[in-house]
Amino acid sequence: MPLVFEGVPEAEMLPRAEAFLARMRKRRTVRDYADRPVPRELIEAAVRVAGTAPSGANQQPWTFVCISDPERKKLIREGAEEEERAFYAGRAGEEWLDALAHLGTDDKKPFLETAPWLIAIFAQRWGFDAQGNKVKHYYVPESVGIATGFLIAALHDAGLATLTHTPAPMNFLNQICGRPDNEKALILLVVGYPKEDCLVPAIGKKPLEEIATFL
Ligand code: IYR
Repeated sequence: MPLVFEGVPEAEMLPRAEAFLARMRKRRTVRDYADRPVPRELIEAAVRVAGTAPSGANQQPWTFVCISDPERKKLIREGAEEEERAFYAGRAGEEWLDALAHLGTDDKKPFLETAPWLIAIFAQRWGFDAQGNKVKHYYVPESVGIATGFLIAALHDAGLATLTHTPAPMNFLNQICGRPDNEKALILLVVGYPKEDCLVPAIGKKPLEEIATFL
């Protein structure tokens, strides 16, 4: 079918690109959340943005489990903290713990209960056809990573804070979220408003010269 390409007048292109950059520069990963609720409609709109992402063979190999139920959040906190205790007690290894030290993180994850929403992002390693036969999925981590980027940008643009949380391993999420074996949890996105007087690590982002070359 013919493409309907909604372009932008040339004079507006750079100002728009720069306005988007200015907005995205304000995003910070937040680890201390207020218990202020977030309407489900905001989460739905952001997940719909994620669902517009490109994916291998357009298979859209993702499932976003959006959790606001306090009981389920409690179970997730317990599961994550159990893994994190082992991680910080040595499973990570010294090199990894050294790399993380400047972030000030530890095995306590109260935000998993305080934040109004958790979005468990599952990758469908394979799918099923109408007859229930296995269908191979292509470029799954790339596709889910791109969709997650869209999701984080959409939530930020809507005025919400996020944390890309990755307790490892995350198998415990399958049971709590009721997901089948063909799905693997990749990221647990924490969503909400920052707690008043929330602190964040003093970090910077690399300048263009360090992240790009032009040939
Ligand atoms: N999953 C752990 C450790 C952790 C790992 C990385 I790489 C980070 O950038 C941040 C934390 C945790 O969430 O504490």
